[in-house]
Amino acid sequence: MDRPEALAFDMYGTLVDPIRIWQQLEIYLGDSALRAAEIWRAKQLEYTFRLTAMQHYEDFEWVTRRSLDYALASLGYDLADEQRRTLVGAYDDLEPFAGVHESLHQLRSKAPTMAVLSNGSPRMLQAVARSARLGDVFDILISVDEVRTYKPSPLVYQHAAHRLGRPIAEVRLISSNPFDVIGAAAAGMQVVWLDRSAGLFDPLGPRPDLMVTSLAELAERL
Ligand code: 2OP
Repeated sequence: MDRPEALAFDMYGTLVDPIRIWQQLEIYLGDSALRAAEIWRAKQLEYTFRLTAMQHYEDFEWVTRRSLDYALASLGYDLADEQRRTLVGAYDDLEPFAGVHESLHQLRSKAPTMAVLSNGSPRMLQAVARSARLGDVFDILISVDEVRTYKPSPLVYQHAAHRLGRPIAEVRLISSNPFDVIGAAAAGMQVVWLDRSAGLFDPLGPRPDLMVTSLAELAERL
């Protein structure tokens, strides 16, 4: 390869943990908190896929609020608007996974360009990057909002390459979400699967050549 690839990191599930929000849910839901967090996340992604199939766009904050409404209703809870706002607001403070800071700084010394490429709205990405103290390692935060469609539409990955000023084959997506890895690879990006799910990958697409179980391992292997 003539020059090192630009690295584009998925945010939710890759750098910060959307399931650990169960700790905020526990205040209102007690023992149902973890189940609610899992339903919330699964519905959130389902709504992005469905909006994309419908060729309709609502931003990720809207999607996150509606999917929380579904998760609560499915478990028989009816929280006040203020409580729902507090829970959606917790998305701005999601905790980074262990070791993320150190590994991103190591990767920073090897990669010419470091980006975030995420479904999050621009406001959400700025907020979570600031609170997780990740802002300073990235050159750019790229939101799907710029093309008003969600992953894994190829438009998202093509747009990211355009924003990074690179042919798409010179950008590498790092994501823990198999649907994101498969979508980026299908669009022509290089990919890394960050396995945070004990080896469970979607058989919808080929397993990527490069799979790691931590960003520290990625920093060693790149
Ligand atoms: C992200 O785009 C897929 O939610 C994940 O950050």
